[in-house]
Amino acid sequence: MKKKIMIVCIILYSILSVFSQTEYSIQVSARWMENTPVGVEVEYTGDYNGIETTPFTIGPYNEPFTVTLTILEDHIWQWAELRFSCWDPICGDSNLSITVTADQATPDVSLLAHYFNIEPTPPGPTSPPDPTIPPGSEGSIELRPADLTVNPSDAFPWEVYADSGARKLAGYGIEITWPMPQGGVIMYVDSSIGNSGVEAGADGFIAAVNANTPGVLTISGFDTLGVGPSSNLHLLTAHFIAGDTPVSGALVSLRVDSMIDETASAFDVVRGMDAVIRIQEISYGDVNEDGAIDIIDALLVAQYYVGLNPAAYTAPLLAGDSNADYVVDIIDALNIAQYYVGTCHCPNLPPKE
Ligand SMILES: [Ca+2]
Ligand SMILES: [Ca+2]
Repeated sequence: MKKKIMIVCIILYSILSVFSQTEYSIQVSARWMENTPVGVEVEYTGDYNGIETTPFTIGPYNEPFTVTLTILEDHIWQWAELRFSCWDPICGDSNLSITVTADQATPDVSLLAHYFNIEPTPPGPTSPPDPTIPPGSEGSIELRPADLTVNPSDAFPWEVYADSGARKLAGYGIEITWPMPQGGVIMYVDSSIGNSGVEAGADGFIAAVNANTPGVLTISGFDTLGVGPSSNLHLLTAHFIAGDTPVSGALVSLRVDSMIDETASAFDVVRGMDAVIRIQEISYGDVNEDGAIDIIDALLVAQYYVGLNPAAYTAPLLAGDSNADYVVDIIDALNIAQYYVGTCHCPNLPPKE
């Protein structure tokens, strides 16, 4: 009799546990205006760890769990015109990370990462921009090239051209801005060159430069006689240094505050053109780009070090920097050779398999 009761109890318990079993999961998706889905890379850590592209689901699992989700910033930059806004349901806080728990109260959590479009270039104070005027017309100022790819830590110039149309250009004020993401730098002004990183172009002139605020470069200039008229004035060259992290595309804005001719009359329409910067990935150690880090790479680095600049060194120069000190020298040649034959604790080289 006792045995029978026990068996019934076990059966009852099993049935109850099947029915009361709750599954816990967290669904993650991302949207921008108009509810268009976007695939953004999100890292989660805590009770479970991983990196996934939206939309994805963590779980279901049989036990309640907690994870911290973080938008990976590199991935945001893939869409130069999009910016992360907030995690729904706690919008109002633009923190890239959010910690959530799937438990008895909310076994199925839905999380939505909101994105917004970057505002168009604001109008200059003298006159509003006319959207019907095509880029590169009178009153426009632009960065050339409009789409620039550089290597990590590269020093690079960016030329600024103005179109004064049928008029002369005698004064201007412009502002170049770029994102300053948390924990990383896309680029900064190389203030060691010219006037705080800016030099007058072949046709241009500068008066004052303010590079004091990270992410902002403000430049003004005047010329009593004016230059032009020309649709292709090389106004100035700004010098930058790229950050050391690859960026698949970040928006650099050029805003025109004012453009005046030699009679101090403002141009009817002023317009600044945006540009995109990309910082490419580097395969450190593999300087001849044959897919392997070996003794040949070490030899090429040694040859570079003595000034031979071998043609087989086809990767960006910084690819030879094994120890992340931004210098390619004989230490890197030794490191790469040691990496090839055994172990080398070189921060820039991939883990040896
Ligand atoms: Ca190689
Ligand atoms: Ca080095």
